[in-house]
Amino acid sequence: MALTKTTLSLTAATIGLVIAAGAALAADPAADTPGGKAVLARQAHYRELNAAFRAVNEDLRKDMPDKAAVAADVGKMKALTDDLPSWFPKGSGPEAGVKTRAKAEIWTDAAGFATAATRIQAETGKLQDAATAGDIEALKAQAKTVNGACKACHDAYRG
Ligand code: ASC
Repeated sequence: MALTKTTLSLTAATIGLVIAAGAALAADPAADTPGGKAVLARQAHYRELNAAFRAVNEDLRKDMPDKAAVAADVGKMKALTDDLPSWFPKGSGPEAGVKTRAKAEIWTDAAGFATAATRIQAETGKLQDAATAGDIEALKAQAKTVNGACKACHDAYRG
């Protein structure tokens, strides 16, 4: 192979990519395991859930909340909380090797965790009922109850 300028710069670029990929893996090799991937996916889901709930709460603080926007964001919350138990496959706890606040109790007290998750799903369902009814006062009250259900689970199962 003739060592043209182009070949040399392509080779340099390839070496650069390999080094970058290697550095990413070396930074956190556990992020490439099934447990590690599940932790990262879970954190992304929780960021979505947080963003939707924050949007709902901000809207509900307005003089004239946008009911359609609230209903859309509550719909996202409902879909996410329905999936929430699946975000915790075995192996995605402290043993995953990546930074996670998920406590081992999620799996050692699986029944308790399931109850907490079911509560969040039920309370989010009631939030959706209030959104469907377009009842702002009911939404405000139920948003506080949903917040309480989130907090109860965090207190018990998040470090
Ligand atoms: C939120 C959010 C949580 C809960 C938490 C409940 O909006 O992102 O994690 O409410 O604050 O204590």
